[in-house]
Amino acid sequence: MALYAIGDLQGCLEPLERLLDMLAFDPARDRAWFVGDLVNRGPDSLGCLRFVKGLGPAAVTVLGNHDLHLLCVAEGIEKSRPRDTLEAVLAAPDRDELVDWLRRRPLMHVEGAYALVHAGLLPQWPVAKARALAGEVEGVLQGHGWRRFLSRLYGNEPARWDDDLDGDDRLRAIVNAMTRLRVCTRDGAMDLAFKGEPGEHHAHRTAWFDMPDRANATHTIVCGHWSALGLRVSGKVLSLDSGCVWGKSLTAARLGDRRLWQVPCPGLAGPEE
Ligand SMILES: [Mn+2]
Repeated sequence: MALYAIGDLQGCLEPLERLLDMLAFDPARDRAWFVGDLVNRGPDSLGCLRFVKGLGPAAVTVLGNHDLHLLCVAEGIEKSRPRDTLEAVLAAPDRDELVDWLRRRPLMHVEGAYALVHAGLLPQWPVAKARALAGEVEGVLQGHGWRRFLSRLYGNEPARWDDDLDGDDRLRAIVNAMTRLRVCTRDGAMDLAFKGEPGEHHAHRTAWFDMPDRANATHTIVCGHWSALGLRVSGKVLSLDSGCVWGKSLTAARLGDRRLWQVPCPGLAGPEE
């Protein structure tokens, strides 16, 4: 049995198939963690959803910002954006089943010494606390109030976590950290406008995983989302978005020995977002 973590797919099914072939991945024996953003921008979001869903218990995938966007568009809460490639999902005969499956995915997954989350964690959250906070969001997304919650999901505020936050503000802060975070201000607030490379960010901005005294450094955090950062394997972070959908590569890391595999993704290119 091997456990692999795989970077952001964003609709790139064909590179995923090549990567799994390279691994000789067998869902009866092996497991795969996906960092989220299964859909959007790439050519086959529908294929990616059906494939990962079809892996059943062999796969764990956490929700990413594009996955949440798909839920919002499918429910008529948000309009499609010009560069969205979600039409085939929205028109599919199994659309409702796929949307229902997607909204029941976790926001964070913790297992042994590893934690899987799409974007990042705030420095003041120990892993057990972050997992409990993810559970608050999952409870709402999987309950009767999920459409109402999605309608109040968007926005960059509150940027600063406070244990006393409640209601939609509390849930939005948790979702923003776990699905959109790249950098924090020196005092730990989220700067969600920044999308560039670590070296180019403002002197007063720090990558979330480089924040001092990060309370979740007890675990190796497996994540994606930051394609401009690219593949980063350091002591306690495996950041796996190597820009598949932007014509770069799709990455798998075997947890345990951290062996890496990559497949090139030529033919897919566009401005990064
Ligand atoms: Mn993302």
